[in-house]
Amino acid sequence: MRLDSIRTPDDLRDLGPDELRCVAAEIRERIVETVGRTGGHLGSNLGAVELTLALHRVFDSPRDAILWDTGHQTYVHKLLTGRNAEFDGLRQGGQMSGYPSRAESGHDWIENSHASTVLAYAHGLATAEATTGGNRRVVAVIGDGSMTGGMAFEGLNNLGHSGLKVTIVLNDNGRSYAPTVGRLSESLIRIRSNPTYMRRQRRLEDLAENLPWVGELLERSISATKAALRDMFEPTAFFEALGVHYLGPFDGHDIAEIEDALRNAAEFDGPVVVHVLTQKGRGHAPAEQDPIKHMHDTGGVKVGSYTAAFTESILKAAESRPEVVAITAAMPDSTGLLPFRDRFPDRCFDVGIAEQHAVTAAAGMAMGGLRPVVALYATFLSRAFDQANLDVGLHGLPVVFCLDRAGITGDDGPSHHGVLDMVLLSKIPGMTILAPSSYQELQQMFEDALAITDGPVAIRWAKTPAPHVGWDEVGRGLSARQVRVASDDRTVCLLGAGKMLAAAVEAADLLAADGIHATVWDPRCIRPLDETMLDDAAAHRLVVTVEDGFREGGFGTGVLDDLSSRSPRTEVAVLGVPVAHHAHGKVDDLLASFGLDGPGIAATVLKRLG
Ligand SMILES: Cc1ncc(C[n+]2csc(CCOP(=O)(O)OP(=O)(O)O)c2C)c(N)n1
Repeated sequence: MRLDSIRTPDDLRDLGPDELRCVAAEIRERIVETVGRTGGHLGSNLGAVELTLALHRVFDSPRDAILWDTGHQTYVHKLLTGRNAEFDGLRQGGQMSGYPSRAESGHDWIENSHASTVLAYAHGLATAEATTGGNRRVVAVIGDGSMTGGMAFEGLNNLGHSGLKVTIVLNDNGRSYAPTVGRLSESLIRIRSNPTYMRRQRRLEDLAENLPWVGELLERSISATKAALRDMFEPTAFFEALGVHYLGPFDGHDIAEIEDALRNAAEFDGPVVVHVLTQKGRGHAPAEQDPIKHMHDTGGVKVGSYTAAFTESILKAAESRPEVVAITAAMPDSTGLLPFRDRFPDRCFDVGIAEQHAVTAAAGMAMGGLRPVVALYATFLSRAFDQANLDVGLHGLPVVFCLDRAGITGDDGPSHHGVLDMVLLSKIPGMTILAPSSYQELQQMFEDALAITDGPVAIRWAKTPAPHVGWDEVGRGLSARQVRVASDDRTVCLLGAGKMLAAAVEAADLLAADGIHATVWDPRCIRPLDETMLDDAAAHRLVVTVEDGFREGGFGTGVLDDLSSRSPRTEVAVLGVPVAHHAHGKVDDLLASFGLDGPGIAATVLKRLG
């Protein structure tokens, strides 16, 4: 049996166990080879091979809806739903997405990649089926990591309450990026580390089948044993208290066992959890062994990156300030917190994939006298906007938000671009927003952020390498820094926010070749804007602002708003990311396509000057 002969899930139905094993092996090879070239979420997909095969044999996709939480674990699903040939282009600009994509296939329902949403989608879809009299079966696959997010609990509560028929597959590999944390996952671990539970259950059942004469007696004792064992483990009680039936745990690498469980679950008239135990990185030694590097597309923390500057800064500050603590939402590795956690294990809190909780817990910590640093990817802050606005902002609490992967992020596509943080944060009264343009600027800003005690501060930086500069090229506090002074030419003033300063400087070089000598500022502080910078900008004929977030409602809009009254005759061009859901692609290609590189900025200037 060969993978390339499987064009639809139907082609899987008649395969025997040996053929399925061959297909599984071929899928693993295909994923390891491809992800080695393209990057991506290796471990999660290798762990889901048998589970995905079983799902596509038991359910009839796309008639039945198989919904994936987050969607980073759908490579196997893609390979089985007619996309083997396109898989070479995984995560390449203009080619296959690293997540489900409705444009790619009718088998893909949710274009997702912020976690913990799948049970809400399932509740909605099952409601629609029940309301319209449809008989589509709804299956929701969720990882133990994503189960830690609040929306997952809300979903369970609503599914249980509605009694709707939904099969929930809990794909439990014990890991999020890092090992999954939380009370529920602790009890899942106890099940996982108790193999006798599964074995004893199966042995007794085999015995009952082979020795019919013990009949009723043994059956009763099996039930009693099962009940006693089940009571020892909280997940059963947990799910069932919410009105969701629990089945498991099952070996997530035994296709026949999973298929049986799924068939039983599909018969059940109500919501049911099928708990399968899988191994992240299964079948590929480096991914099985290295907990972080080979698991997700974290990219690691590169020497000289903004993330590395953050790591260094928080370590340094924490040495002399015992009140400094850090909070991560399940990503201690890629946010650069691991060295801090190693040095100060009691001051680093992983709250699970729970950004909303992270932010409000930070508010509580700040109320109690701690100086919490919330380290998130910029895109995931959107989840916690309300908490940042009211729980932190309204209370004027000194929480420091450290936002990595701000701006256009590239390969992960629409849900991962950090294009909203400046727009959202600038609407929170009293929020200070800093954007470093170099490694040293980030270090300075972190120190300055801790000096602000009467309200929250956000520092936002990109994943791209950080320029290294001398300390004489670093600003202080909330001041902007003039990078290039065009003293006798007051034609053009360029303001490049954060990493976009480099593009503004490049544009100034290009313009100089045309005899236009531009003033260049590094604004440093996005909110509040520096008066000296604004006064200087106001003296120019044309001001061009450059940012790598949405062009409406962010840094440039703030400048435009101010200058419209400060200097009504000054023309302001706001350059930023167009407001749209932008697909995956290389960061520099995407920025260039928006005119956000040196040549693009220079071209705008020339056009505006006529
Ligand atoms: C709201 C949100 N925060 C953080 C992430 C980043 N993230 C992507 S996958 C992942 C781990 C998911 O773990 P799990 O659900 O157990 O799936 P597994 O990869 O282990 O199969 C995280 C934290 C995200 N996608 N969404």
